[in-house]
Amino acid sequence: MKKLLCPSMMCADFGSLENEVRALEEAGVDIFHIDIMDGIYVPNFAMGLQDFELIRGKTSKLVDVHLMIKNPGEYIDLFADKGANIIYFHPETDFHPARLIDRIRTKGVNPGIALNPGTSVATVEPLLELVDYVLVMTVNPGFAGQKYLDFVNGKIEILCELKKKQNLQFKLMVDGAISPEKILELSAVGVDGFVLGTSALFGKGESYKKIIEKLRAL
Ligand code: S6P
Ligand code: MG
Repeated sequence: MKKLLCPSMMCADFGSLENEVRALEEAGVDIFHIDIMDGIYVPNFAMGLQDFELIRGKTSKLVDVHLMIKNPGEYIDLFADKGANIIYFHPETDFHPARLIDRIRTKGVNPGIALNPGTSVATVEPLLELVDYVLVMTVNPGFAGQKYLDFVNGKIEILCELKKKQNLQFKLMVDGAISPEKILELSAVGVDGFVLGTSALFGKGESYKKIIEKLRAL
């Protein structure tokens, strides 16, 4: 199956965001990944609403929003009305994650949950049949350029097995220090999509087109 390649736009050149979007689109990426942070749920800030709007306005590809914020439910309408295709939230940030998933779907957006390295599959198992995407964080959320956390591999394997056994329909995505080697390893296990930041795509001194071509061929 075709892997989903998703540039993490917080790693792009902000001085030239429009050109970055065009070059990535021409390179054939699948989903633009927009990290939204509030400085509370994670100790950092990333992209904002205006960055999201700019990117959304410049591409016809899918755009996802990865909410790393408190009270994500307060912002679903905002991002949905501005054209997000996929909204990820961290289930522990909402008292009623199943209800929030339903609200996201009702807005015509594909719901996704993002799992921190320390979040077990058991905690979220009932949600797996309700979502379209599961984003497994392979670093602690908040920053690009961190080290891949090997202990998350066990969770990825459990999710792949559950998906097969129960014929679950969600796409399994990984986010954090995803290098070409990890793409090779994890697609063999059954991971569907990869968020690409500094480890595989940005700041490599090679064109996005070349890099994406190579990643597709893995
Ligand atoms: C981290 C964020 C991610 C990063 C991405 C960066 O909180 O959710 O999407 O931007 O992981 O990739 P890399 O290869 O620099 O770790
Ligand atoms: Mg992210």
